Amino acid sequence: MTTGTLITVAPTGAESAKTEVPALPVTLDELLLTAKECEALGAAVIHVHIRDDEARPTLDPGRLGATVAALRESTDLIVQLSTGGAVTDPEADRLAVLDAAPDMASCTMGTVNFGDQVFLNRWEFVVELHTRMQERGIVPEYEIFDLGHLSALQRLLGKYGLPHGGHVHVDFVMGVPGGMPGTTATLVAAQQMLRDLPEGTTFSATGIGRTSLPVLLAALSAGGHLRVGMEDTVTYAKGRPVESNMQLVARAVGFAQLAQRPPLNTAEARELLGL
Ligand code: KMH
Ligand code: ZN
Repeated sequence: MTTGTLITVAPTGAESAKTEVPALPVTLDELLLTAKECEALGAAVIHVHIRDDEARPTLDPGRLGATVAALRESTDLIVQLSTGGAVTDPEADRLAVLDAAPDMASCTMGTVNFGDQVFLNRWEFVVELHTRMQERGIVPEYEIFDLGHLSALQRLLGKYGLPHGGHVHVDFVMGVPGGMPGTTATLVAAQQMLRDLPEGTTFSATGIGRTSLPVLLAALSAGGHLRVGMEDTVTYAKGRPVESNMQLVARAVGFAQLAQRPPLNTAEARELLGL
């Protein structure tokens, strides 16, 4: 059944440097302003990576806790912390992200080549993330960088049970060099594989870099949801840098409305995700 569109904003990520992308929100104030404006435009979920005083990616527990509290204070957005962090972050620090007690956290379903680097997600680590989230009442978003990650998710749920809230939501992260390509054909193949997951499983999709628009259009037409933001896309159109996360959210909202699948508000999003 086609519903409205869940729009997630991923405003910062761990890969772009502030010096190269000055519009990237890296301070708490910049993040809060972005969050409020994106919520007003139609985003319902914020996928959060934070930075230190030098704008480097960090998983500092104090900062993560303060960020969750400040986002809750200033917005009604569903706060999803990244447990992916940067490719250099140790597993223990990534697991400790859950101590900040977000509404949701990402859980990447396997290792993937990530450009010239490796984004390591060992099976035992994925199991630890999934089961800790179950115990603590945190809803996972399963990050799928490659089609085999969906088989891993099927295995995970079969062995360890459903996530907190009982609803399964995945995010196809497409177009990473080393992962699945950001094409309509691949999105359809990934969607077909959801048949092996619990009934009612929902998906969002995001396309990295120039795959952003094809993935957005394919996801909308396939009944999926959208993730957009400067974590994934820093070029709005050929030769035109993204000016702000709001610009990307506004474009996604416009396409969702054209598709007659308007943005879900935060209450509707909470219901969809089993929060
Ligand atoms: N920064 C990437 C290495 C996530 O947030 O869970 C991993 C990532 C996925 O962004
Ligand atoms: Zn992320």
